[in-house]
Amino acid sequence: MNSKSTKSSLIDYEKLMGLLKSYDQNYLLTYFSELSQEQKTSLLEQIKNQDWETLKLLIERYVKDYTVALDHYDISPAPYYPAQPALKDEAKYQEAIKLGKTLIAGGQVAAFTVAGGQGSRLGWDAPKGTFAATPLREKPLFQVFAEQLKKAEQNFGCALPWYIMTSPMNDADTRAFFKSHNYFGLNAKNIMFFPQGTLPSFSTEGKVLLQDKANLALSPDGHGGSFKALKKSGAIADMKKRGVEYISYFQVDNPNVKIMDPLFIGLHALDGADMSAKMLPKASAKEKVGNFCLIGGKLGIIEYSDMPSELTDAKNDKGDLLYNAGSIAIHMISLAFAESITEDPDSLPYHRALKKVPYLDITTGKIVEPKEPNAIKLERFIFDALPLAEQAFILETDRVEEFAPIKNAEGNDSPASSRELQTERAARWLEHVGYSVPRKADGSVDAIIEISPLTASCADDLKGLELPKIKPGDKVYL
Ligand code: UD2
Repeated sequence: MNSKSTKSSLIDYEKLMGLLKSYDQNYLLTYFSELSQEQKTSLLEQIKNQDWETLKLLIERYVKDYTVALDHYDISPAPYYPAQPALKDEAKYQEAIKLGKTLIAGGQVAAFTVAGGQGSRLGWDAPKGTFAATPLREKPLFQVFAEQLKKAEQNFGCALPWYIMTSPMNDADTRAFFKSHNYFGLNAKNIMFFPQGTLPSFSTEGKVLLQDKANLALSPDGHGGSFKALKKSGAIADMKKRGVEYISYFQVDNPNVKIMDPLFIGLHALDGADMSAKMLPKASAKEKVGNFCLIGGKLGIIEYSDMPSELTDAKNDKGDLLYNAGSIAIHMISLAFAESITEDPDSLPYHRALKKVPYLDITTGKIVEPKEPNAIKLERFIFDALPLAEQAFILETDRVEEFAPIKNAEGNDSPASSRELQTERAARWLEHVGYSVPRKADGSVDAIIEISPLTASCADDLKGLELPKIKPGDKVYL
């Protein structure tokens, strides 16, 4: 570090100290004099990068004084397209499938993975997309998606652009992972990585927390940060240049996602929808998925943690869950709509979560590892864009076909439950085309079966496949 940069960091220090004082956050520079020149520059940069006026508003609105006000009277169950069309809709579904295929082949659909989350529940330190997901070959999640896209490129004779949102914390590792695996056979020119934004964590009194003497405690700003990041990174401009009109959005944790689904894409286009979503009938009232509702007549999602029990547990006349439509976080988003959201940065609200965040205790200069939740994190959610859409719909899908998420280390939505669902789906595909699959007395598959996305993207792709008889306990990779 030369004397010029030392001088400029001193000027910055004076300026930023003044700024921080006006927001009552100047303690952030308490240990400044102890830092190396490099750390000083980095801390000043982190402080400079924050929009302090916005942070002040967020602290007032979400940190210090916060109540969730859900107007129950204005909430009702949301209608949806059933997985199997009613007689009157059969022709529409067929037309949608045809249109969806045309749009994919015409390069008008891009894949978009949100992979900026921290994967803390899974206890996996590396980017979640690098986690070994499949039952036999243990392919990482990113490979599963890459192979799906490769197969779709072969089937539709087109190039499919893939946008991957990372976070500043996992961006370099994600890029390195793809590079070291030679982009899993995809053309690197069609894959764009970009990091999402971050926000500091706050103490419950509204102070920005330090991670250590030289760094703010920052974390990703939620998948609702996608809109801003898509714009800022140039991804939206890149999509326009390529002629993309529709974005197929999915989370990094679900290996059974059907990224290029002609029916879903076609219905979205036929209906002129801005944003649409896939739903599953919930497995139980309290399943940890967002609840589709009409809120003031607009389609929206109320996250499981925000939905009061009297609504989650409510039953209809037949005794079924009234709010049975669960979100599996799969969306189609029209590019024009995504761009319109980026033009009004305040259009999406923030959600507040009380979390355990290690922080630097300013008085002692020591790092505290809290045993209880101590800090407020704020995140935006992608699905809060749904009520802003003029046209939006939900399409029902099948749990085994499209939802095998890996979220927790054990139990529900774990690597083990995902592997079981992947095997179950593979077995169903084989049975659909006439193969017999050994099953145990409880109906579960008595074998481990993995079908590569390069072999088949749906059951019909297996027609005509030559396969030896599968015996109980076999391990079969196709
Ligand atoms: C999400 C949905 C839930 C349901 C469920 C289905 C939310 C808030 N809830 O629950 O309603 O649909 O999925 O599986 O979305 N991510 C980022 N950046 C961030 C935060 C998250 O990219 O700042 C990504 C993350 O990498 C993952 C996805 O978003 O791919 C889901 O994040 P989550 O684990 O916070 O949401 P989850 O699983 O509780």
